[in-house]
Amino acid sequence: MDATVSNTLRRMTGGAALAEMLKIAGAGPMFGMGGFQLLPFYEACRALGLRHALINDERSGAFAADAYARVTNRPGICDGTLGPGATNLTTGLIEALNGGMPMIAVIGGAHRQHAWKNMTQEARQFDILRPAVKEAIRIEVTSRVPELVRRAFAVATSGRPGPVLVEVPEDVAHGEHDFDAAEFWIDPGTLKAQARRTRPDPDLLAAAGRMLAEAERPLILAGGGVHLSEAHDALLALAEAEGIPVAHTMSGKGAIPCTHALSAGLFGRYDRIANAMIAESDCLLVVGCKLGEIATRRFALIPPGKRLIHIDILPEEIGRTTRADVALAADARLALADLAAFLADGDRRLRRRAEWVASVPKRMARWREGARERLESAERPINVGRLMGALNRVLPPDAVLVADGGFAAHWGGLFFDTKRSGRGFVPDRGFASIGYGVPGGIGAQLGVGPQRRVVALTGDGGFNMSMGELETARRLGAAIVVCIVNNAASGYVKALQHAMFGLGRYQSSDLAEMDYAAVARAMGCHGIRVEDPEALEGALREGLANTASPTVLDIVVTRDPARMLPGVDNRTVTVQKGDRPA
Ligand SMILES: Cc1ncc(C[n+]2csc(CCOP(=O)(O)OP(=O)(O)O)c2C)c(N)n1
Ligand SMILES: [Mg+2]
Repeated sequence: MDATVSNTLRRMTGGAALAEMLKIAGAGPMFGMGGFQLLPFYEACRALGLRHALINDERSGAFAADAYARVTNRPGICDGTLGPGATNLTTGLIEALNGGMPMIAVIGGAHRQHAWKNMTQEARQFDILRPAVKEAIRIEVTSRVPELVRRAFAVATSGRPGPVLVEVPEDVAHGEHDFDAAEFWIDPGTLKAQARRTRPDPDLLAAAGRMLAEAERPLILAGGGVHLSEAHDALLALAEAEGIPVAHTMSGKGAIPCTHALSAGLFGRYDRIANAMIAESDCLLVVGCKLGEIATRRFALIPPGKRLIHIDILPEEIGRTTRADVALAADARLALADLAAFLADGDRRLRRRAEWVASVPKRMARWREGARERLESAERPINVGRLMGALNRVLPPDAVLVADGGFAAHWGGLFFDTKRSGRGFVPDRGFASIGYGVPGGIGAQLGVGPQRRVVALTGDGGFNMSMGELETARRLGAAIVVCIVNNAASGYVKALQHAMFGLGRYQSSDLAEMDYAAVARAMGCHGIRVEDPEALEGALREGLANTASPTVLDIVVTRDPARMLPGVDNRTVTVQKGDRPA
């Protein structure tokens, strides 16, 4: 008997078939806002008991799905109705595209009997969204829903993962078809990033192994690909066996615990000790990292001629910004494990590199001494560094810190310490949009479950952009703790205006003085205004202890644009043409 034909017919709408497929795929929570076209899908989600949450802006839905994907490596699911619902997804889709996050975004399409007759809410939405996704699929026939949903999962999770758009025209979503029951299946190898792994070319692996073995001062540069590949154990095993310190990008934080003796911290635009170590190193092993603008200080950090091995899942990314001596186009976990196996007994090299390795905690201690002024600052308004110090002390090791697109990601990237490996720090570095913090917090919270605490760090501007999602968080029981860095400004912009044009020359970068704790309370959440640095830790603990509702900590920080940049003082910054100080 043909296994794909069961002869059991199931008559249902295209929308119901879509929900059925998502159920079989074990899809996580979905985030969307309804409209007419996808109503049969919504009804089937209800009937099947799928977790679908109304979000207050589709952009937030895509952000929440992205953060869910970041902490689970499974596709985040979001949807939008025809027209504005669909186009509102754009920013979040590009975040997932640039960040390599698996995502499936379902949009309703116009009824094809009437399309292009000035249908209400009609636009060339497929054309608008096409460049924002890894693949765009339009389901033209109701009978093909199961097949094309399978395709969406396969594309979303394979290679470098990414978002897949699935457009379902109204007549396809509402139309009925007699499906064979056997058509409802999904391939388990498509449900998670790197469910199917690729090994590096053995000859190139040997070349990389020999190059690494020769190095006196090797250094690993880890990006977010380490999280996608769940390569943490393989990375730490190689680093420890061979004596190789590990620096990371913002997305790569947690590749190894920040508190580990081999952790050289953030590299790139801001760093603790890592940029100097890059300069001293005689061999860089880059893994799961695009070596983009921020990581390379506008492509100037890694000098030509530096020996470099680059592991990336996408061959065409290798050499894109920085020349590599050896290219390993492979899954990060397998490539690192193969390298460790090739090198095997590293004792001799460990002895040779003892001084290099021992220098890491010494350099870090020196950096900490210099940063203490900020991490423990007693100044009022509160120094953002002090907030980071408090987060380091108070957050449990399994907590997740979601960082918004403004200063939050830079301060967090530089100062926040993950205490274990894994994605404990979730910045939206794919597109660096502000407004990610709150919806990202919701997505991460639903991804890690209620036992683990999620803190969202956001600027006041970013919070203003998405504060409606506080209602979503409350409704969903996502008891996130939102830390608003309240500087009454589009601070990054104001700080740059200050550095580039001088004192007082600010345009459209001030925000009103606001009491966000009061806003939170009015929205049925817990709100705490924090003006005294001594009160920070207590307020954070209070927020973490509150699991009955979201908590907002309205943290009043400096209004002086000369003191806003993390890690640098604007007064000492010179801005050259074509460069950016921060
Ligand atoms: C959607 C979007 N618009 C503009 C920017 C440019 N931008 C980067 S940081 C920033 C300031 C954001 O202000 P706020 O959220 O209050 O953070 P702060 O820098 O003050 O900490 C802006 C406008 C952006 N990243 N995203
Ligand atoms: Mg601000």
